[in-house]
Amino acid sequence: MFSLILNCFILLMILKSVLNKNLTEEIDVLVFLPKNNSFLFSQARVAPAIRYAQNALKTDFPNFHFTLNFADSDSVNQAVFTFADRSCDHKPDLILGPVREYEAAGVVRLASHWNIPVISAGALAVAFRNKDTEYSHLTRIAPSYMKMAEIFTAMFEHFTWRSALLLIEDDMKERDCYFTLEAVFHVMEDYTVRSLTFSQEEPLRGDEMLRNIHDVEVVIMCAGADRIREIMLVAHDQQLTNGSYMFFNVDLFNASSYGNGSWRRGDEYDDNARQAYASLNTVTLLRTVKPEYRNFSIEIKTSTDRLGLHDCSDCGNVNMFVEGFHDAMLLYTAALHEAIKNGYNKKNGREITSYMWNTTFEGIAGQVSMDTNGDRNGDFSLMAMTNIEAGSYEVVVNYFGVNKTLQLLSAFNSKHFTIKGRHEANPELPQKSCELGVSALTGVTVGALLGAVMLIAFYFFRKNYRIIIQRRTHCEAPYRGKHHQLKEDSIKANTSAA
Ligand SMILES: *[C@@H]1O[C@H](CO)[C@@H](O)[C@H](O)[C@H]1NC(C)=O
Ligand SMILES: *[C@@H]1O[C@H](CO)[C@@H](O)[C@H](O)[C@H]1NC(C)=O
Ligand SMILES: *[C@@H]1O[C@H](CO)[C@@H](O)[C@H](O)[C@H]1NC(C)=O
Ligand SMILES: *[C@@H]1O[C@H](CO)[C@@H](O)[C@H](O)[C@H]1NC(C)=O
Ligand SMILES: *[C@@H]1O[C@H](CO)[C@@H](O)[C@H](O)[C@H]1NC(C)=O
Ligand SMILES: *[C@@H]1O[C@H](CO)[C@@H](O)[C@H](O)[C@H]1NC(C)=O
Ligand SMILES: *[C@@H]1O[C@H](CO)[C@@H](O)[C@H](O)[C@H]1NC(C)=O
Ligand SMILES: CC(=O)N[C@H]1CO[C@H](CO)[C@@H](O)[C@@H]1O
Repeated sequence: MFSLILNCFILLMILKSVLNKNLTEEIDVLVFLPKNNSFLFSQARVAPAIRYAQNALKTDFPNFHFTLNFADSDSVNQAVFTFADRSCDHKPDLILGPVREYEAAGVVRLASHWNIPVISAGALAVAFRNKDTEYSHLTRIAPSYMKMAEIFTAMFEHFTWRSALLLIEDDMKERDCYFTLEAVFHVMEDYTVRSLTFSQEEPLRGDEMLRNIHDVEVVIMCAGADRIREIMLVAHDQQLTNGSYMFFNVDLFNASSYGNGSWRRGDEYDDNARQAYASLNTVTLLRTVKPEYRNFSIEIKTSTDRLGLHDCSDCGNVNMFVEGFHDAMLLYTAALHEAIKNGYNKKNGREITSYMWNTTFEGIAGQVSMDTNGDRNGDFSLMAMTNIEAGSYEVVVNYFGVNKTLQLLSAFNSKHFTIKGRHEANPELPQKSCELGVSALTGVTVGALLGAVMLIAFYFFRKNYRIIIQRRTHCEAPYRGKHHQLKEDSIKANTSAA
């Protein structure tokens, strides 16, 4: 009896070792990141995070052996060419990156064609949500610009704002600001949204800007820190910061350019800038901290410090790209494990990708939730100046992408978010006629007041209603046109990369 059990035990051990042996997977990872350290997602900054994840995964998945190959992605075509060259005799099993839209477009298309999963903490532009065809194997581990734009629709709904002007500084190279606010334009279809683009080099076109601000309620900006200050100073000078307008800027990546001291330059305008910034609110990523994160962030900081990369003043936090590529390794490994359990292998890119979508897992900084389209749900924070004398900022609102809810924090002051004196429609500006504004309201009110005289009321309402319909259809064309143009440009921009 005893020997039977012993035999069984030995047999089990042998079986287990055979199984283990055959489960060993060699995984070739090709990482596309720029060498140039002026990018927050350069190889030197991100590599330690990927290695950190690789080490951590050894405990739970001892059979997975990752080989990391770093490829340069400093120029647009180089990434695709490198990818093609390296794949001639042996295709990689996983691609991490590229971050920048133009390189990502080419690489992701080719990878999708070759059935190789791609995970990027970049490729944030609207065009990449198109997963049905060309970007089918792309999983976005950092919240895309579309996810960011949701905080604006949530706020517009909550505070009942109706119109916005987008001020976009376009550098015509990375075009980060263009892609950022393009997403806001897409998501805010139900509101009156107009955009004004200016290049980085040209001086501020103050008059044109003010003319466009005049009849909107909310100004949403994406530009360099100095340009933002310049705009706010002009707005302040014109008394637009008196509570009649809301100002927002979007800065997701560079923590040293917003918050406390962002208005200060040590020049004679500091005092005005501080007052102007009292009406400037910044949308940024929500930061969560958990114990494991501290170790991670210390380790990353040590290795970047060793390389002499001191990039921000409060480097306690690692940036979104570094964090994202770390989590990409966790997500891929869990998906590969799942795929193998279900009888697939590492070459089944399509299946592995599908295991990465519509899931939730514990990332290094907190819970990561992937939507059904393989894009991460994003959590964002809104910072506002809470002490005008000191000019200091606090987070006043959080937005959670998973349940699409706004969370008003204790520092939130509803007066700060109430627009004083709604603006009248200005008939001279053509875009204004798009709005379902005063006429509709009058129609309904008149109808209600003259309840007894139903016929007249009905007449009024119908008349107004008809006018609105006509106006809307009349102005639908140019609006759609602009929308279309933005979208086309984004796709064209991506096409030009391939
Ligand atoms: C790195 O990128 C910056 C910003 O794009 C650029 O000014 C600089 O010339 C680049 N450096 C190298 C070595 O290519
Ligand atoms: C704020 O300034 C604008 C522009 O000068 C003006 O139209 C508006 O009435 C002012 N609002 C308040 C509340 O003072
Ligand atoms: C971040 O912002 C600061 C302050 O505006 C600026 O000096 C720095 O160059 C920015 N860093 C990057 C990587 O954009
Ligand atoms: C962080 O690192 C320290 C020392 O390396 C270790 O003792 C501790 O358990 C780690 N904490 C976590 C949460 O991983
Ligand atoms: C996503 O996952 C949930 C449960 O995990 C499931 O009920 C749902 O059908 C999935 N959605 C899609 C589109 O696969
Ligand atoms: C900004 O200043 C306020 C008040 O001095 C302080 O409470 C807050 O922690 C500061 N924020 C940062 C990010 O330093
Ligand atoms: C939404 O999700 C966040 C984060 O998971 C949670 O803290 C919050 O309570 C949720 N809100 C609602 C209304 O469910
Ligand atoms: C059943 C099976 O796939 N067995 C393989 C286990 O791994 C060894 C070498 O690693 C192969 O020779 C076997 O064919």
